[in-house]
Amino acid sequence: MQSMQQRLDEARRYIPGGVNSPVRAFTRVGGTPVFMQSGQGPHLYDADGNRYIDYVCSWGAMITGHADPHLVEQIRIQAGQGLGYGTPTELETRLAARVCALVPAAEQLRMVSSGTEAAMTAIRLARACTRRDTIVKFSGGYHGHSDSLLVKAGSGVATLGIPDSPGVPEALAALTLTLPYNDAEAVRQLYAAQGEQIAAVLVEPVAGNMGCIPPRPGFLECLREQCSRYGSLLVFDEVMSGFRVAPGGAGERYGITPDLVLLGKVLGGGLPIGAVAGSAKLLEQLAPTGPVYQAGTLSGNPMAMTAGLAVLEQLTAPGFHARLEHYAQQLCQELARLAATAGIPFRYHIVGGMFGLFFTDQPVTDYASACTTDTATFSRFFHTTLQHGVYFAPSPFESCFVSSAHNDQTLEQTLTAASKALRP
Ligand code: KE4
Repeated sequence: MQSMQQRLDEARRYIPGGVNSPVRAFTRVGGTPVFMQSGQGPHLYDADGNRYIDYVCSWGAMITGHADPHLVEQIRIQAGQGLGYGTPTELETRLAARVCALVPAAEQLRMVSSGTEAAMTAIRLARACTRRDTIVKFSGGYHGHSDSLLVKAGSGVATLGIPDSPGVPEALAALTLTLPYNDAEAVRQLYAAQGEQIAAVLVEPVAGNMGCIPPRPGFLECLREQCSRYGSLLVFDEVMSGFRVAPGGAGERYGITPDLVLLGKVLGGGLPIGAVAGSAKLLEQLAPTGPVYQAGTLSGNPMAMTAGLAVLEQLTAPGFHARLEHYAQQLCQELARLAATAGIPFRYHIVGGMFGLFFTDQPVTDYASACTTDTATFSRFFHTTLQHGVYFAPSPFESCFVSSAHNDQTLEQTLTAASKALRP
């Protein structure tokens, strides 16, 4: 039997870093990534048969747990009818109608195959509709890996963006301005100076890529007000928070309706998916009804549509999100008690079925404060709990996720593992 390191070495022969997405490489926590082989409910099983309680949930997608019987059965039936046709199907209409009934901003939507594609499409649509080129994002916000969004703040918050990856043209990066998350005053100042040039603001209404950080009261309201005043589009990136912090996402939870909303992950039940939703007026600017081109071979494929319908059926059940949040509350409150007893600075944030763990005694409200947390202690916590059968997100700058398959037994087992990690 191969060791995990041997599996990684073999993978590295054919795949850069041995992974098809960098966060899986354990770069932030060190050590050798675990090759998983199966999942059932709240558990993952690695290639050696070891069981883990999973709080990554395929980065939030598996909100009803792994191999959910209803979802698997629906996909099995669909697979027997073919995996993809490259034609319109009633499945796409049904899922689009379901999303439009749930998500406040959604009057129409276009399906794509990833969150990256959804963000790319939203930026092109916003630039076309406003005839402006500048976009705004927030430090620590992640919206996929398209060139315009792999950009970091220039010397000052209102100065031109600079590439955050080789291969991103400086001329393109310059069109993306970056502000501190949760800083309404910085938003107001930027808009006062350049509001008429801004096509769109992209924001994770619940930040999930700098740990889990909720919006400060008034922050989303400020974005809505400034975008309305200056004619920019407000784009909520709910690829992670969508269907997870409430059935209608953060838009429902905080009562703010953006102009466009990006969706993914949960929407596909673990299969490749993304979507951009908004008013019919905006969405009908997309080809073939409008001039803004966008396309995708596997967009709206029948397998992902079937999975999405099966998941939305379950997560709209009464009390579904309350149970996820209650589990997260019980878990994080106990983790905080263990950390306090051990004299370890610790804080947490919970929004619906997602949570973030921070080893610090300071408030964490944006990327800069998230960067001051004790990442070495996080790594020790991650590896100790991993050794005791619990799989938290392998980075202090990611969020953790609860599924409806997590239960009292997984809670107890998680806390037992954590008690071995949170010691003086
Ligand atoms: P994808 O292109 O990876 O499907 O979605 C990009 C994306 C867009 N918007 C938000 C808010 C996201 O969180 C993501 C992707 N999330 C990461 C986890 N931080 C996916 C994990 C990975 O990159 O492998």
